[in-house]
Amino acid sequence: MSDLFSDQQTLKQVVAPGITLLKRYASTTELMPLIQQIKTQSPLRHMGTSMGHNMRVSSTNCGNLGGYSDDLGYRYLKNDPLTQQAWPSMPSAFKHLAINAAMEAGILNFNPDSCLINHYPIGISMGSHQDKEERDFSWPIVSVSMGLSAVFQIFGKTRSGVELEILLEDGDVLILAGPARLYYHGVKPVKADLMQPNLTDRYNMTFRQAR
Ligand code: MD6
Ligand code: FE
Repeated sequence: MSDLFSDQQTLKQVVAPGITLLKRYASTTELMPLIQQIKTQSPLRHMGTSMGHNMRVSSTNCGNLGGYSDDLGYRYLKNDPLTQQAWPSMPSAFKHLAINAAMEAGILNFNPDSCLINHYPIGISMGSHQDKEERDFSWPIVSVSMGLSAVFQIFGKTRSGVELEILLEDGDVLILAGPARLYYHGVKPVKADLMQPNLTDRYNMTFRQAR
């Protein structure tokens, strides 16, 4: 077993068709230094939206393609517009984690070319959205949560459908595939953890096969 995987027992839960949760799957003490390294090359920034707002989360990417949003909307770019350089390459440890998590959810041959990294300070949320700019929706999205917990909301086929809530804790990996791949989803405001007052942030990575 690679040291990227947590020593603790992981637990697989099929929450609903296409929604798989791997509890405590990732070793975030191994992942976080790699994220810090990526941030020094392509800094976190508040991307814009087609509505003319700025995102509440700040974001960066690694991989051949980066998810980028501004007044032109969300799309995948080879270069970081901020640095005008290629996005930092995807660490092989990240790629292996995403591929193995997809396999746990029954998906073979996943080959992510993009990893979007979102940063949530306490109080920050993400509104209901669909991820639909990738070319082939038969590939899953593999999501890794780090740091503070968050409540992930799944609304189904409409922006404000009946809501399913999933607690995402440090090291948890969520896979959205099949019938759930295009479900609307969001994240409730991240709360402080009274038992871990030094923890002030949540990070989330989403691995995609964009092209
Ligand atoms: C987050 N995640 O967990 C945001 N999208 O902070 C997402 O927007 C997401 O977790 C698609 C698939 C899985 C996800
Ligand atoms: Fe999403």
